[in-house]
Amino acid sequence: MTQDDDIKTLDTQPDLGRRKFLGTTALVGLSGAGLSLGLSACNKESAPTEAAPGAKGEVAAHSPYEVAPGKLDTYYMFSSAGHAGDVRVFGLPSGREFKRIPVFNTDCMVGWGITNESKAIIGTNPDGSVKYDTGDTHHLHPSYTDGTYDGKYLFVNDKINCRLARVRLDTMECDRITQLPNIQGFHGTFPDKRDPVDSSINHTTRVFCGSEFSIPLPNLGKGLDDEAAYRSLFTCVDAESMEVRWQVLIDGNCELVATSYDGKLAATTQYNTEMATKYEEMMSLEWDTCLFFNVARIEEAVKAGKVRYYGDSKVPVVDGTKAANAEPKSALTCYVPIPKNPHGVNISPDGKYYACAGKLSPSASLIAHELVLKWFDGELKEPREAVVAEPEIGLGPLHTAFDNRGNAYTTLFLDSQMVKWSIEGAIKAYQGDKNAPVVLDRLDVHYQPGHGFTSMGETRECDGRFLVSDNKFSKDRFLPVGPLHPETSQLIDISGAKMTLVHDNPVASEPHDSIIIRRDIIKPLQIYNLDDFPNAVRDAKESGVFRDGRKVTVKLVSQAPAFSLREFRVKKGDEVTIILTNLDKVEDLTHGFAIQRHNINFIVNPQETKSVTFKVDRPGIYWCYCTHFCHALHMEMRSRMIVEA
Ligand code: RUQ
Ligand code: CUA
Ligand code: CA
Repeated sequence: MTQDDDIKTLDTQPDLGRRKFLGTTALVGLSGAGLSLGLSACNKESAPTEAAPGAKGEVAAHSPYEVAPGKLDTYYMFSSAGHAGDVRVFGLPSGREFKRIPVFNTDCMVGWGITNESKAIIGTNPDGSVKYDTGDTHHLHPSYTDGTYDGKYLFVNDKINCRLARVRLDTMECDRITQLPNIQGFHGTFPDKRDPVDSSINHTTRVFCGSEFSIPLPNLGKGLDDEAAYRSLFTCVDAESMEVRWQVLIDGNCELVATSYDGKLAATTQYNTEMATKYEEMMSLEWDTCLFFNVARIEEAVKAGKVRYYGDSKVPVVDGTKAANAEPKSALTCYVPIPKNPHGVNISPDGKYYACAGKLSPSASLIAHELVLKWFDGELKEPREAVVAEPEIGLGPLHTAFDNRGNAYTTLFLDSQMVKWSIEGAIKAYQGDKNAPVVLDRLDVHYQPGHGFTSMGETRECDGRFLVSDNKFSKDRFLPVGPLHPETSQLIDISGAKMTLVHDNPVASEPHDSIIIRRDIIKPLQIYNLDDFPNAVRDAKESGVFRDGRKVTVKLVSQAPAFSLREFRVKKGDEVTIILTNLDKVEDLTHGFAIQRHNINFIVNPQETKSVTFKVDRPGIYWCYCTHFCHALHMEMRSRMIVEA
């Protein structure tokens, strides 16, 4: 199938053409003169059509990967943004960035961290200020049904303030944030793919979270220097309620997290089995581990009350330490030894193998899912027997991705390469077959890759078409922009025997992990449902100023190109809450609301309601205006806040 065929068959966009757009918004209240202004401002062109080279002045596509003007991408790519704290949405194969979803950061365009609704999700201090306004998103994974993405949620970690966030994929907005107790350095994250006991539940109900840094438990100021007693916990969060279900006390730490396709196991790599607090000591052992959690047994133990609690946390904690889990048939955890300071763990799309990348060992370790289950059944002597291959693949292996033809692609940080290797070949070589083909191809990437991920690669629908190498350094690849460089995201075609570099895209610092989803899976809303907002101002007639002592509520609506209140009066010392509903029903017709000298700025999308609360303590005139270009008369879209002495 060619790119074009694919786009045709996958294209689900409604045909909202220029003419229809004109008929709805741009014409409202406009003279002929304003009309062209409205159009050029909005620049809404016709829906994607077949791009015949040269026809109608359209630009011809030059390569099979090029997404011609007006055409749509085949895939969405969702990326964590690292310490920028947000989530980004791109299209592939173009690499075009569509949206930034604020999550743990403050976003003054959207009003994230400014509106009351977003503050309620982020959490506030007693004075109403947001609790945390920074975050570090590393790992994001969507919810699953039947072993593939269901387009419902995306879960993403915050390594700084130990929180798990959920993003709704229909609105592409964060709807929940949960604080994890008893841990620090929340890093790896992965939702389960089905229930380990109830086979009728074939979708995500749990999200697993690994903590990388060990701390005294509880961390209340005692035992600060008793480093040997520091511990890490593995956490399970309920995917629907977003409440923390349980935690497991472990030896060592957690790094990346993976889950099996049958829901039975969750896994985390461990680089600090030394349980050291200092850098050098974390590398003192030649072996670390990949740690497996038996989810059903853990939940039985929680039910049976074999739990403890730390500090004032109400989350039950079971004992997953080595000493308490020596007997396989009752063990909650299985520690599989693998070489020095491993990093990523990724499961192959056939559900059979976990690939752990060596980092300080030039190898990847393949662990068979069946054999880990056998260890839990008491049928293996040693956990290490679950390792079925350990190919030497290059220096600094970090993360592994897969195609649907039995090949693995591992990023080599130190070698600055992507290496393609055969799973079957590696297993045969491990069994002694000297002629088994293991490494099949190498591709230089620019430079020093962190994550690599393939199209639909972490699902049963893995399609083996594209691989992206998210590289940590761009050096000379782009026009220089000062000391802070962008990173390089490189698109690689993996459909043939050899990997082919398609293009480089600069990405603002600093994506870690991403996933590539077929676009037919995602069904975004175009306008909100007014009924989803209990505080909606449903009619312009409901607008007004409502006083309750010093608390004043100002209700208004936006309908292009006006706010329902041209002015409103409040008094010095009031606590003002503004509730704004955007009654426009037209796709893409967003308004903004900003107030001069009051640090207020947010948007309302079609049929959405948002509110802000602030103090007014300076008498005077303060203009409120629409910040989001909505109409030819956007500049005139204003209201006046009159603050009386
Ligand atoms: S881990 S590359 Cu969170 Cu590798 Cu970033
Ligand atoms: Cu409303 Cu600009
Ligand atoms: Ca180590």
